[in-house]
Amino acid sequence: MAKITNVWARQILDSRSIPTVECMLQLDTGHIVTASAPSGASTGTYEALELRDNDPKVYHGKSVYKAVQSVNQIIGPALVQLQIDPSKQDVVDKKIIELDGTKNKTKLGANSTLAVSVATTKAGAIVNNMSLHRWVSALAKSRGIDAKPHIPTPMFNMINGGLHGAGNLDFQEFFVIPASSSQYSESLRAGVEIYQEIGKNLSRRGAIHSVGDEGGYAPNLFTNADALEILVEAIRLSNYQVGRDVFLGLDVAATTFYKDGSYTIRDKSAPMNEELMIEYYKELNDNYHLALLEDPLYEDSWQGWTQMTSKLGGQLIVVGDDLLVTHPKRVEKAIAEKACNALLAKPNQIGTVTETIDVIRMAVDAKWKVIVSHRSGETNDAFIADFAVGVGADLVKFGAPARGERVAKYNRLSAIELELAQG
Ligand code: 2PG
Ligand code: MG
Repeated sequence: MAKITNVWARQILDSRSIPTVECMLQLDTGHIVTASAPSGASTGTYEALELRDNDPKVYHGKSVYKAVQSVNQIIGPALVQLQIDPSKQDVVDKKIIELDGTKNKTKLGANSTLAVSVATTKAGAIVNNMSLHRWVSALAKSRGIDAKPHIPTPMFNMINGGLHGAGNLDFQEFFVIPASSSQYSESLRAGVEIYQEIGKNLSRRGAIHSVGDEGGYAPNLFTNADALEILVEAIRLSNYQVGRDVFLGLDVAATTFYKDGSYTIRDKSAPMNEELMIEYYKELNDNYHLALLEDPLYEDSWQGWTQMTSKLGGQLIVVGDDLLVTHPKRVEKAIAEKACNALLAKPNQIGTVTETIDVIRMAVDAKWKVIVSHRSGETNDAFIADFAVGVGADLVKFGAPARGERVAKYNRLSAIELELAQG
């Protein structure tokens, strides 16, 4: 039995140049593992707290020295004192939750709790002599998820709007999603070919505007539907067929353009109420055969979500992100009210690996689709790729197939694909 002998943290930078927490965890075998917390921009109101120092003079208020102290002074010493084996993920996470003692990790910060929790999972894989995804799979099994090893279907975020873009598209993420029957290596190739074709297409139109937070293009376009047109064109020029080889999807992140009961987007001259917004999604679905819509409505509009899912849920995947915030209470309510039919699982919305697995279990039991997701602010930590495979996710979203912090995850899936092929 191995023991955790040292746990410490430091402040590092994420892909947006914003500080985040990196945790190191050492075992009595001498092994040291490292894990870091990602960070969102379009965060749901009910997410666990990301602890920041809020001193405007230091990193514009974004430094995380307090969260680093949570690890160095509270969580680390407690785990070392327990002399605990990192295989006991549930015991470690329970201890972290107990040390925090709040509903939303407001004392220690979910950025510190997650970094330690993930480091524990990585250490658990080492002491059990398993690759990380297999160890996650064993943990998931112990919590009631019996996943068969496969590579989830990637959702490539090709165009970045909303809070991740250049400010002229309301919808946040425009996905190209390869058919779920494709092998991952084929899906990746299609994603890359289409991504590059989109870039050429935008250059021809003089609409290119560098890339956004998740590596997708952030172009100058007039409407959100224009962005979907660009995707359709680029897919055709890459010799793939929409509706057969690849599908389209959107993370609308509607809370970001919702105000006082109305939704304002550049495609329409006047703000829309919920009914009109749902009508508009129907229209988009008729025109573009969308496979998936994430956060189509405001995060507290429960009735609207139920209406939306009853109207369109038979044809497409309705994903709750800001609606659910990977929280068991909100997922429970959404299952009861049939508010959506898929979970977006983001470990940092809840703050520990075990709690994330338990929420995924609820979605699996409800026969929902499960999507494991990165955040818009990422590091090169590819844990989320192993995690997605281990819990048997149907889909993953790691951004565009570009930029180091995004391709770290897609490349890790390639390595796992090879490993699985070797049996
Ligand atoms: C989302 C995410 C990730 P953020 O809305 O799904 O793509 O964005 O991390 O900014 O919340
Ligand atoms: Mg989202």
